[in-house]
Amino acid sequence: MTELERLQAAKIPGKETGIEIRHTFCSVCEPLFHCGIDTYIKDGEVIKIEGTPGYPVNNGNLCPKGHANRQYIYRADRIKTPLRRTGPRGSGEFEPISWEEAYREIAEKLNRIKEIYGPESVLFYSGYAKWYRSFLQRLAHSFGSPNFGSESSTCHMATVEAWKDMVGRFSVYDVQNAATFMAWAVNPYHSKPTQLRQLYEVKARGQKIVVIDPRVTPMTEKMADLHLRIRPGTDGALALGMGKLIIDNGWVDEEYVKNHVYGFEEYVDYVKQFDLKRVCDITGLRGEDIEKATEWYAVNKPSCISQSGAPIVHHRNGYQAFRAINCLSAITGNYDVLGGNIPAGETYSHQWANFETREHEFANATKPRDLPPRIGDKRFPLWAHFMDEGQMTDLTRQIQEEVPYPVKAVMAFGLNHRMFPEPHKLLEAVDKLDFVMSAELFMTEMCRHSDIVLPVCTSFEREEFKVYPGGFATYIKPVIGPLYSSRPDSTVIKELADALELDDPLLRSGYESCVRWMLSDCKLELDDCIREDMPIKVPDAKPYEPGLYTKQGYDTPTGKFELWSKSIERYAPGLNPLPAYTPPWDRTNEVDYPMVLSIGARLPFALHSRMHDVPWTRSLRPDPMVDMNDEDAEALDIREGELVTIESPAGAITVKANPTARIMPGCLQIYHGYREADANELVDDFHLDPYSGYPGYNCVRCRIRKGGKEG
Ligand SMILES: Nc1nc2c(c(=O)[nH]1)N[C@H]1C(S)=C(S)[C@@H](COP(=O)(O)OP(=O)(O)OC[C@H]3O[C@@H](n4cnc5c(=O)[nH]c(N)nc54)[C@H](O)[C@@H]3O)O[C@H]1N2
Ligand SMILES: Nc1nc2c(c(=O)[nH]1)N[C@H]1C(S)=C(S)[C@@H](COP(=O)(O)OP(=O)(O)OC[C@H]3O[C@@H](n4cnc5c(=O)[nH]c(N)nc54)[C@H](O)[C@@H]3O)O[C@H]1N2
Ligand SMILES: [Mo]
Repeated sequence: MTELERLQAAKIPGKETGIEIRHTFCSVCEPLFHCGIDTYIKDGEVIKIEGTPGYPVNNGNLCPKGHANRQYIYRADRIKTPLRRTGPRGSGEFEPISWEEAYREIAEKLNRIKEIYGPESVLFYSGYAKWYRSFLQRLAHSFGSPNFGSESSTCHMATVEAWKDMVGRFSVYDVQNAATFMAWAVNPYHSKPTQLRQLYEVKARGQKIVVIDPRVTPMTEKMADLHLRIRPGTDGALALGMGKLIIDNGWVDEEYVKNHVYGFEEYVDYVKQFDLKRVCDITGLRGEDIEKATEWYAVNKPSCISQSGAPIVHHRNGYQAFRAINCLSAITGNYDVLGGNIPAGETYSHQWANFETREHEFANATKPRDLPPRIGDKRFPLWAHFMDEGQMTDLTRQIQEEVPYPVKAVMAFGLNHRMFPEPHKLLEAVDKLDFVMSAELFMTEMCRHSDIVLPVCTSFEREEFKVYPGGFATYIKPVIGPLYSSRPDSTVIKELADALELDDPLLRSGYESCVRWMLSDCKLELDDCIREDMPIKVPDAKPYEPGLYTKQGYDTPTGKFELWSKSIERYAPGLNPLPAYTPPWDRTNEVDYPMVLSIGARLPFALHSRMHDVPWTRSLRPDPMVDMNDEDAEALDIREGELVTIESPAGAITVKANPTARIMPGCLQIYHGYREADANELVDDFHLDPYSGYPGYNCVRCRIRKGGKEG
């Protein structure tokens, strides 16, 4: 080997090797974790990836998903060219067409549908990616449709809704300054690894950490001073029981309650029924553990409670449970104080970074007046009142029933039907549509059911403006050219607006100029961002000063922290204004379906469906499996790796058994995202939470038996 060959084999950057390092970020996860990536490029190809040292969120570290980016962006099933369907829906028979042809056909189809059924019959949908959402929403509005919807119909937004309902603003937790941290249903070791450094720091300073989780996880093992191993879906009862203990022990912050809380008397009256014995019966917890956790939370202050966007609200009683948990921060005066739960505004692209942009205004500026209700508005009136987008868990029903009006076309940017309850029903509904477009990275099942498929780029191949907590902003540039003939979503949206000849000059002026418009009230110069390779500090950004919002009065009908919701009373009269507890399942099923299935927890090397077709990450858990309690397995004579069938009233799947002490007796856990045996088929319409429309993925009554045919 020559010296040069050695350098090249070791991928050493430099003139002689022709290897260059360029900066981008990983966009596999949610915006908060778009970790900085050093890409090693040779001859226009990414040959190696490392974390970027000094980058705000990850400072040089990457998780297994980040490290697998090279395999992700070069996946063999990347869509190479615009396609037109030639065979039946689902057959995968397509012919390549030019971008111009694709746009012409889309415009023709959409305009015809608009003429016959009205613009509201076209839905504009976005999957997990969030960076182009305000553009897509504006496209929908400029087209005349109220129907923008996204994966947020199942993620995070129910927590935003609940906070808005209670205090008028989404809120986060100030774990850095807390003395007690209630890690309520969270396992950052798998879902938020970039937050772990901070957790280790606060733990080292002696912070008390309570973890509330039915499973044994790295979080319960490594961080918890106390682990409340609760039965799934019973968190509301625990929170109400804690509320009663706080009142009985005189730990209420009287001053805060007097001045800033609405509905306290009704709350006191309601929680009387949640005495310790009853709460223990419902939750399966020990009284002394509940008492200890409550005392730490209410006395060892300030205390904060973590706010995951998934496990608590993924129950049909989840919205109310989430509200019941938030009540604790009101009655103990732990809201809007240093180290408590504090209000947070959205800055850009579903991310708060302590400065303001005009993104929201941008998305809504072309919204026509007097629009018909959005998909889901009638069925989920509380969601409709608080949220800026339709509730997509009602999409299947509306396509099938055409009530209150027909939906005839879907413009899908990354729609994965498998993330919704009973995915086959959504796919069947989609097959009934007059027109389906998919803009995607990969040839997914949904693409195969689309009429036109458009190839889009990964973050390695495009530009994007992005903000980070702490007041950072960056503008990434492509580190390689677009693969095949793919284009960025932002370009596709602009070009669709052109093809549809929409009266929206700003949207049609292109991505960068729209971002400039959104930043026009802010001291940040986009050119500074574009010039720099790394995130820069935004001059306007300043950390929130706890207490400010309370002084100003909350943005709720009463101006107070509402334990009794005036909004529920007014906008959703059939629902309970108090954070009432109801069981998470249909009790009549307990005999036939004795087990409780959770389909939800996160795998450290998977992100929903996205890493399942990437060889490195897939190899870490190749088969769909059900985690079950080892003693339950023994009682049923089920051994590791054996096939078992899990049945719910909605359907059945067969997977391999994985007996483990990490799962509670009576409980099962399956990771979602495996299409070979899709556990979401076991979740039916019954599981939708009437307050938010969120699916109850985490509590499905089922039974398990040995045997069955895989799938
Ligand atoms: N059982 C169960 N189901 C769940 C959950 C659960 O916990 N349990 N969690 C819910 C939650 S919290 C979430 S967030 C959702 C996630 O649901 P989805 O957002 O549907 O998740 P993905 O499977 O990643 O699908 C996103 C699609 O977008 C494509 N994509 C990725 N990047 C881009 C891009 O830049 N542009 C375009 N046009 N497409 C792109 C991907 O290839 C993929 O096909 O799932 C929900 N479903
Ligand atoms: N690696 C990886 N990271 C991710 C994702 C991913 O797919 N993969 N997805 C991202 C997304 S979209 C989201 S929304 C977040 C979610 O982030 P997290 O909320 O942290 O995710 P989960 O692992 O679903 O849930 C955390 C814990 O809640 C517990 N839990 C389940 N049901 C209940 C219950 O009824 N009560 C209580 N108290 N606990 C319960 C589970 O056992 C689990 O250990 O993660 C994000 N990060
Ligand atoms: Mo999510």
